[in-house]
Amino acid sequence: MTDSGNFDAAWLPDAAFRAVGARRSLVRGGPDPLKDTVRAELVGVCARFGGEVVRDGDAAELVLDLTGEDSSDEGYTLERRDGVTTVTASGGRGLLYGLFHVVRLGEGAFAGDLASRTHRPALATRMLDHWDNVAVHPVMGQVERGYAGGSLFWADGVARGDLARVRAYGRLLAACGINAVAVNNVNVHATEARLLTDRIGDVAAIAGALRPYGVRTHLSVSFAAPILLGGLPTADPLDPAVRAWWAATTARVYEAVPDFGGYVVKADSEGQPGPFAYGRSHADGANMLAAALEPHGGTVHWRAFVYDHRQDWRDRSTDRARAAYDHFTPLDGEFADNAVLQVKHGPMDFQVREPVSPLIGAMPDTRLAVELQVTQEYTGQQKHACWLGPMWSEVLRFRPDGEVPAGRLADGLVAVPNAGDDRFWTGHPLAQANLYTFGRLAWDPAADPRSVLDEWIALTHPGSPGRLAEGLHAVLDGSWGTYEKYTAPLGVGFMVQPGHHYGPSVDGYEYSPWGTYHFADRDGVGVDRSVATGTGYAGQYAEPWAKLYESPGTCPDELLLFFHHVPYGHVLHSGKTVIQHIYDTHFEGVEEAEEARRVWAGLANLVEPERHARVAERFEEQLRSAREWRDQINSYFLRKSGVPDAHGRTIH
Ligand code: BDP
Repeated sequence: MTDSGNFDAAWLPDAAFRAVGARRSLVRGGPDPLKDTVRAELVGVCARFGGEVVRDGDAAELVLDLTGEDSSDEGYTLERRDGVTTVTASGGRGLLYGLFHVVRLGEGAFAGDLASRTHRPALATRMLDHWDNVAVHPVMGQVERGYAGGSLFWADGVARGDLARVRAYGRLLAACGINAVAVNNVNVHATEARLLTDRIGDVAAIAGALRPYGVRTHLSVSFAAPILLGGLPTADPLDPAVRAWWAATTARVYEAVPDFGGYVVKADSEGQPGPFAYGRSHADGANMLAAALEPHGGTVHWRAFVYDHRQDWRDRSTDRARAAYDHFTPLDGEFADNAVLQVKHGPMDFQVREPVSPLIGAMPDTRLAVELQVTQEYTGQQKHACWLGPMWSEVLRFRPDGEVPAGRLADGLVAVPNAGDDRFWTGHPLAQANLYTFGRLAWDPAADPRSVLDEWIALTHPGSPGRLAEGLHAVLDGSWGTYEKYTAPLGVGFMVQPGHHYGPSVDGYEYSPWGTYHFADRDGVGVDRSVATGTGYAGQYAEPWAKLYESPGTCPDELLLFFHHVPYGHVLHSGKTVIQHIYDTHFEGVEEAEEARRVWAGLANLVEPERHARVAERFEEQLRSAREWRDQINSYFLRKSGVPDAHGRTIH
């Protein structure tokens, strides 16, 4: 489905608008830029499919009615009565989201009656943090952890001159409910730092391209900006000159971008500057920026990814998993109202399996956003098919206090996206499903990810036979589980090649200071994070989790090696020993990848050739890599443990 010149239409191919485009539509209400967007969408699709945008007073089958000017209200009411489908919204965003809802329903939006229902996002902030560098970074390239070509926003050290594609991106984001984008890397290098000051015009240009689709622009800033850009001798958050610099600089940002969303900050983390240098707390740091943003309605997203990456294993206090909770829980209640603490979903770093971060739910008096990684840094780098909807859904449904799901404790969901200037947006065309699923789960964290996948399939391949949908489900539904099977076992994580993080290296990080260990020896494997004998991390959870994770007898199998160091003969709840589980899952993972490749090959005549070929080629690499993982992990553990495979399979 390639409708738009040199890039793929993803989940908005023309054909997805057929039902809407064939109708007589009316757009009603006072002046509003997003209402104009809605109208322009309809005019475009009507020209294609024979419908018409009529004037008020004429009969219409679809009415989009903007009843107010409340730009903060993103909700809309949808109903169908007496042959007329109506979307009513009090703000422009709601009207736009309502239009996309009608598009998703297709012909279903114009048949029978639809009882009136109001739809509203569960989370106010549904945001993407692009790790895009303006200038190509010598190690990380243009997009840090990017697997889909160059940046959508930046090329040759400046904002792209032609922003048509950025606009198209905003449109895709609106269609899955995303309303905010940070346009530069959280690791803020020298060129990127200047976006805040003399390069703000570049940001304004991008903001202008995203604005028609209700997407607000944010910026990652360096905590040291007053020194780097302002010529001040310090960045101390309590220094009046520093505060005045931030206030004045922020006022100028708003002159250039009146609806600017705010700042994203990675401080005292992996070499980024922060308040610790001045003996100040992270609340002091965040609140200074919050104060600068407050008069303009902006928000600071302060990341909780704070740990010491130069600290080798010493004792329980150096367990990296503990770091975010240890740093931030003492600060609960100290953060300003427009400061949001942005917490990675797990305590480590976007592994294929981690427990949910105990920080979520532990700071009741702090606004919180949960951060996910859509870019597949640790999940196959968009060479492997790995649909992460089920993982995210598990995170969002987890009840940190035993009662309220994580998805309701947060007021924002943020992700590091997977899109770039690749013609399929995401390198692996099936990885588009991850971006779409993220947006829809941010809108409704309780949604069933499989139904979200159904939506994505239907929009992306409109009118295609059920066999294609079945095939896509077969290839994607279990793909996260497949990836988990052939990579690091039972929640232990990492075992990846250092630096780029692709492919296996069991001991790659075992003796490094980054804090990511598995402690495998001849007797056993896993990290003891119990309170009784380990790092005490399990005690950061509220009940029932603290108790459940504390003992290897009750800890869920999939997290066993995250929480416990056990002998290879330890029997899992599944009835298998740990060592046999490792062997079996690694053989199974490869078999499942082979099966997915076979299913995909069978869909050849149902998918656009270029898209089919791109996915097919990636399956070859996935299989090669899966076999490599299987062989390295299995032979490593065979040699460490000396325990043979119970089924006598050959282990290379
Ligand atoms: C890690 C990435 C690194 C990021 C860091 C972060 O490897 O490139 O800078 O997360 O979240 O996963 O800041």
